[in-house]
Amino acid sequence: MSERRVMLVKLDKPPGGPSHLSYSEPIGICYIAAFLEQHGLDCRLTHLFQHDADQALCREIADYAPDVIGFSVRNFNLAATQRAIATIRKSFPAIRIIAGGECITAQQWQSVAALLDTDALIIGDGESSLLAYGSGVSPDEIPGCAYRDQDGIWHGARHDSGRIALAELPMMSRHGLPMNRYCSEAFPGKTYATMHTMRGCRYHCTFCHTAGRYAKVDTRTTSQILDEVALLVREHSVEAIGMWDEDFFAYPKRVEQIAQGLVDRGSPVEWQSFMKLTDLQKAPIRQLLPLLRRSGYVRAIIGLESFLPATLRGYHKAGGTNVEELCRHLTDHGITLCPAYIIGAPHETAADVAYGLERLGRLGVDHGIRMDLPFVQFITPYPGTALFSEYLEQDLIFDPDWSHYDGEHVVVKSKCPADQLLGLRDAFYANFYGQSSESHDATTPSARLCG
Ligand code: B12
Repeated sequence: MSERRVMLVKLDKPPGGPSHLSYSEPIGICYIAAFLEQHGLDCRLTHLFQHDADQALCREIADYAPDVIGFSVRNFNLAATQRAIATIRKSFPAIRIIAGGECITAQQWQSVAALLDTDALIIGDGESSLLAYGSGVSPDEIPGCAYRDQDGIWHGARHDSGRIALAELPMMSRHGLPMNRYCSEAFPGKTYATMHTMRGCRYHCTFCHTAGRYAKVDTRTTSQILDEVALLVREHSVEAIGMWDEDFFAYPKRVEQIAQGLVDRGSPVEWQSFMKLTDLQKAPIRQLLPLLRRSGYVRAIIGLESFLPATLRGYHKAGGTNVEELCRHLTDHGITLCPAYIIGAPHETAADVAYGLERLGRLGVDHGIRMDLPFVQFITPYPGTALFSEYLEQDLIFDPDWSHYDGEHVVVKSKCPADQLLGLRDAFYANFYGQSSESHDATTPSARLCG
């Protein structure tokens, strides 16, 4: 049994703003914590909001006295993580600091190394690499580990980090997390949790990392999934779950088994997942909709992304035809559509954007589709994605500050100027929610729910 203590930290944005609608477990470090605990390392999960993180973090560190602190980073928390690390370096100089997260890729780790004063960075999945690092293995022997030597020189990782079959990993740990504060605007008033039971995606949309990270779609077993739902209900009184698998419907048989398993257990929760529009083109998946609804499935989050064929082609995004007809299948089975839509591709004019948003808004009015929480984002070339390389090469990125890369800032040059894009998005929300309703700012229901 090791004596080492590892603290895993994620600094999050509080829910609020036009499209950030939930606050929930930091899935990546929850999986890592479970794996470290399984191998005898003492581990603490710390999930804090960015704006008040530093003092709370120092209190946690003084209380727990970790040997290693691992930060989970995404572009939009890099600046907050940078500040937190500076504070730790001053107050706790002996602690080793490491970071991981999907924005640390084989192509981009040096940019993150230049921003964060860490001792090491992990590229790829963190479970086995952090176990090795936390157990004192020399960083140059750890797959996926880029590290800084005693002279301050950075050394790249020799390989990507090791990949463990998802079914071999223990259930994600939730110890010490503020479970009773997690919430989603999709389930107002309900206790809420998230699950992630699959790694990978069949598709290769250029704005997303997932397919590039995993050669095949790997899943947890149905009984592991049903056990996790049961534990969430039993131990945390969870009433609603976001099943955040990128390609939840990749294996229809698996979906059927999960839904049937939930029905057999009395449909204990309401739940939602991502769905592809192309899934609805397939009869075997459409046939599952009644069973899904009986199991408590209430909402499908579909990345429609665009109604413009040229834009979809540019993103290598499948779908785009018969959108209204396909989405009607959800309504016919009592399932709500939550559409995600992207505006601001370089070739899009203001008229293109207006056309797309108008059509999006009309899904309900003109086609009787039951929809809520439409989610409009600006195209964002997340570092490490194919889109990032493409736009960089074509000089289409005007904002190099990665902390703005969250879908809510315009960072790409488009025929539709940034101020018009913002105006069109805000007008869409104002129109959809009605001028008098609580508009989508920091006072959204989710922000209030989460305190
Ligand atoms: C599920 C999901 C969500 C859920 C959040 C679930 C949650 N509670 O975390 C929801 C829908 C709420 C969501 C919201 C948003 N998301 Co999101 N989301 C995802 C998705 C689909 C899966 C993430 C996940 O949990 N994966 C499973 C875990 C196990 O993998 P992981 O997090 O990468 O962790 C592994 C490694 O990265 C590494 N690792 C992670 N942390 C650490 C720490 C250490 C110390 C080490 C060593 C290793 C390590 O090890 C982990 C285990 O193997 C990803 C897609 C993707 N490819 O990652 C997008 C993704 C992460 N989201 C993204 C974005 C932009 C957002 C939003 C900003 C969208 C918006 N405009 O509101 C918000 C921000 C929310 C927030 N505060 O984080 C982007 C992030 C881009 C970036 N580079 O920053 C991604 C990559 C999608 C994309 N476009 O490619 N998201």
